[in-house]
Amino acid sequence: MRIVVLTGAGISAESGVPTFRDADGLWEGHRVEEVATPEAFVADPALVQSFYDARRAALAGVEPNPAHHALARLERALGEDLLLVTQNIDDLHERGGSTGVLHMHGELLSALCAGCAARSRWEGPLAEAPDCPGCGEAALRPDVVWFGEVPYQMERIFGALDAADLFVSIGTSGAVYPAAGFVQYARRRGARALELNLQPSDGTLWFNEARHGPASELVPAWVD
Ligand code: BJW
Repeated sequence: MRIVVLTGAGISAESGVPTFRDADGLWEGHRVEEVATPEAFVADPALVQSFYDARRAALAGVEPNPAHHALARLERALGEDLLLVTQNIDDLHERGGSTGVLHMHGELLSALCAGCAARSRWEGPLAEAPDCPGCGEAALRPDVVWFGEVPYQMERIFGALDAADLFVSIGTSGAVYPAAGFVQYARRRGARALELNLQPSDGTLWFNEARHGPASELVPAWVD
């Protein structure tokens, strides 16, 4: 059984990481669509950096929850037959024990050089980072995918969806493409689709089955 699991902000909510589109979704009065764009970064780089610096700092105070741990158990059971794709930029899947996580929207603990595209691990405020270790330019930005940019490793994801028997979507609103379109893509290629989310997502009707409740309960119940 080949499985593709897609996770979103809802899987980390019970760890204390705010989601984007629930009641606590605003950051200092800004919607994510206002701070997660290349245009916002050009217009006000300090504002955008502080959004990511605050989230990077908050990572130290959160822990993976039973949903992250359950997906790590699933990886140990299925090996290469599981592809875990996350839209999240936190590292809670890795800290929960998953090793093959595909971060399609990038990672908080990585900096990207806008000049030469080199990546470097970065844990502190990005404004305090030295110049790019690759080219020496002071052009580091968060290594994340903003609106209008192309998410990472799309070929690998669509390849896995082509071969999948089951697609499982966990803790995502289905509001942001291309991830929101994975369920339709997988269904057209013959996979079954299961939604595990607190409430029906925007794409809930595309799923063969939807279970609604907290990820910390639904995911272990599904895996075990
Ligand atoms: C719980 C829970 C609990 C709570 N247990 N559940 C087609 C149609 C229309 C528009 C477009 C389209 N194609 C592209 C676009 C444009 C755009 C887009 O989608 N716009 C929409 C607003 C319509 N997309 C893009 O620009 C993307 N790029 C692109 O399409 O390039 C072209 C291309 C693609 C592919 C191949 C070739 C070319 C890029 C999108 C980048 C999104 N970036 C962000 C920021 C990343 C960095 C960061 O984190 O700051 O990604 S935006 C933000 O939204 C972040 C998230 O990953 C993403 C999704 O959010 P998510 O995870 O779903 O969170 P929420 O808050 O929305 O939902 C949480 C859910 O959890 C809720 O349902 C809760 O109920 C639930 N929940 N507690 C279980 N305890």
